[in-house]
Amino acid sequence: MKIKPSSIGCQRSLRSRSIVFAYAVEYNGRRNVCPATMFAGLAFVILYASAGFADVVSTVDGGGQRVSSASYTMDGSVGGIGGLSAGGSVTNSGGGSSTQPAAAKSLTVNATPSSIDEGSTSQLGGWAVMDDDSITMLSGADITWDAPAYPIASIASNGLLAASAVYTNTQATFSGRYLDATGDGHLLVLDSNPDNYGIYAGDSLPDWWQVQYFGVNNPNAAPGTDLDGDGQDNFFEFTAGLVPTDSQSHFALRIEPVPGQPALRNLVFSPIIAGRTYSVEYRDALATPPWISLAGTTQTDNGDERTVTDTGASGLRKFYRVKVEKP
Ligand SMILES: [Ca+2]
Ligand SMILES: [Ca+2]
Ligand SMILES: [Ca+2]
Repeated sequence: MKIKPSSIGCQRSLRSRSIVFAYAVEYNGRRNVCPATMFAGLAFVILYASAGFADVVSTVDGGGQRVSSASYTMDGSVGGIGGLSAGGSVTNSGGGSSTQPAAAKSLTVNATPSSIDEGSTSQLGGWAVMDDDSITMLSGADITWDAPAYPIASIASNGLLAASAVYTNTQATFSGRYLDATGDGHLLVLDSNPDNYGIYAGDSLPDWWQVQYFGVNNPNAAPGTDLDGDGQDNFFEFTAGLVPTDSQSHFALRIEPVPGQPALRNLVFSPIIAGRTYSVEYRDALATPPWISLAGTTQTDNGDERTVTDTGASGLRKFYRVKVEKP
């Protein structure tokens, strides 16, 4: 018995995924159980004849997932307590004092808005508590801002902050100085586009998943790569809910006879993961399309393993595959 990986072609979309994986069995006619080491979602049984080969294509359909926004516009404005125009001069709002304090006891900085989409902007500003306990409202231009760090791409001299692309919702910290006081502030950068980060952008896999398993900017996270060598690439492993860095985590299908029931075959596959749908399809001849949804079956689950019983397996031969879909 030989197992031969099929050629695989995918139409990929981040908005939904369905994937059919194919492997072929060259069968000697004496057994009708595919090996437990079979890697992917397609197995073939030839019921009463020898034969074997395969070349089946995987497909991916469009669908749901998160919606990306191509661009965002955020009008910055000076926020916080005051209402100073950008570039405005320092104002002593303590009231009644005729002298300008020379030192600040504390600095509070903020961002307006405090939650922004990646790639958009927020206006920084703040206020200082002076030595005489008066409060001075500050525009973004009044404060000297530290060099930005991820996920902040830049902070202009007027305090306009621009966010980087992110792979997950990420809190940003910015720091400013006014006179001898310093202060830190925070804003949340939202992962509004799941497929726009670094070298992972535009490859149909969510960037958070790629970073989770491969860290940032790792070429091994590419959709067509099979780092763990289990015969299933990253795109399939994501779709099927598998671990792309663990060769023991792979989708498997086997075919078993039903004792005393020669017209039945059990199709046993795993793992079954929440949020996916699984459907068995068949052909009577491998090279003759179309694949047909297998009807008239019974189904039982045992842990993460599912058994679908084909009650019409009485023909000369029959080829099966399992379609895995992630909405
Ligand atoms: Ca993103
Ligand atoms: Ca990606
Ligand atoms: Ca794996």
